[in-house]
Amino acid sequence: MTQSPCDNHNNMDINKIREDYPILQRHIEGRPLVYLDNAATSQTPRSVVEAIDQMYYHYKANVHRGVHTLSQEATDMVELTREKVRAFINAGSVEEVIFTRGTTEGINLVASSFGQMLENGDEIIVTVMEHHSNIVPWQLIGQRKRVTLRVVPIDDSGQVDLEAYEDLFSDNTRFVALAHVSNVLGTVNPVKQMIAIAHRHGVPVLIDGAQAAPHVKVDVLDLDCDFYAFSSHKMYGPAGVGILYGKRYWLEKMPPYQGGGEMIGQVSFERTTFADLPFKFEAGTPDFVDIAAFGAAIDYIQGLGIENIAAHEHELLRAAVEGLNTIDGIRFFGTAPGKSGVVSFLVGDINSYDMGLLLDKLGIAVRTGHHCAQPLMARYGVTGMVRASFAVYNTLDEVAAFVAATHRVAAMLQ
Ligand code: C6P
Repeated sequence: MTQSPCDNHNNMDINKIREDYPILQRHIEGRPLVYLDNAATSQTPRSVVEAIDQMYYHYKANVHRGVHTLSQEATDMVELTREKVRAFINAGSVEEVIFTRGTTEGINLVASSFGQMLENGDEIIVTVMEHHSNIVPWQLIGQRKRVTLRVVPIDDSGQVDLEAYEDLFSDNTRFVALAHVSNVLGTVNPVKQMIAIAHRHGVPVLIDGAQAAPHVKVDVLDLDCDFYAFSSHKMYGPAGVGILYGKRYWLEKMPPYQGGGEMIGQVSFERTTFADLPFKFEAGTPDFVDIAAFGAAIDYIQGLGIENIAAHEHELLRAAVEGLNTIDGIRFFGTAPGKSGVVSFLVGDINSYDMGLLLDKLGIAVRTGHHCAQPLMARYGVTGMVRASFAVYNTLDEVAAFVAATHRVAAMLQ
């Protein structure tokens, strides 16, 4: 792929960056792969894969359990990642950074644990744009207790209605759970403002940061969120690792999520005491290899600069929308100002799967269907959408190829 002037943001050389991703050299159906499914999972650069190799070849040992050198070294690497995460999100202390398997597990941890402190009749506020990961865990509490979800509406551009949000608070509101960035619409929600509103009502807030952490500077102290969950695999890191940030106040108050090794203080058959934070919430052997490698992914993002990554992705988004806009019958979902690098659309009554399958034949990988956000699909009166989502290694040439392919497929299927 050639490089356009705009593929060079603040000295980021995108072609050089691409060399770190062998997968981007693949061909699909005889055409160069154009990978635009980054909101589902991003690709992984050599530095991260090498960090995994290093762990397996030289440092593999269980962590926090051994006095021997290997165990100490592996433990140091895991704890180094915890400190890197702390700095990345500007958390006050490493005790507030919990390793999970991903955003989903982080939200389930809070729903399950905080959920034990809820009573019949309590209410939880979510938005209509939430991923199923930030809906279903809250509904599962409802199987044990009569807890109701109250839903913040959005306008057609995909922005939350802040007045309606504030109106949803009642004496029964106990929790707010919000996406920072929508995985479908790309809307960057005014979470700082929404957290402040919730706190005025004395209600804690969890932010689902799965789609924000790879693209937006996250500062949990500035946001003043009570919990913040995200996944490594969308941040150029390995799969199977996630982070849950929680304010110490809540983490100390909440009961453990799972029981097992390393989360205990003292165990007898009569009674168990629990370990200090963060280990109270980290039962069992963690995915220490991938946690160590996630540290390399954070270094990678910090090295490029998240603002540079975002600027480049915004440029790709602008080009994509401009190019797609001339397709007859195209309908975009999510047009909020300042949205992140995600474009979701439908053309006429073409089924999103049909379009995705034909785009794949042309080498273009996009996501189709409901994007794990069925209530949002219902809000727009559709069952699915086509979604292209960008990462730092995508180029304007790739966007041009995607736009041309979509024009072609639309003409074939209309
Ligand atoms: N969204 C997408 O294609 P996990 O699977 O735990 O890493 O992340 C879940 C999740 C939670 N919240 C949001 C806003 C998300 O976008 C996701 C994952 C992917 O949109 C896969 S469904």
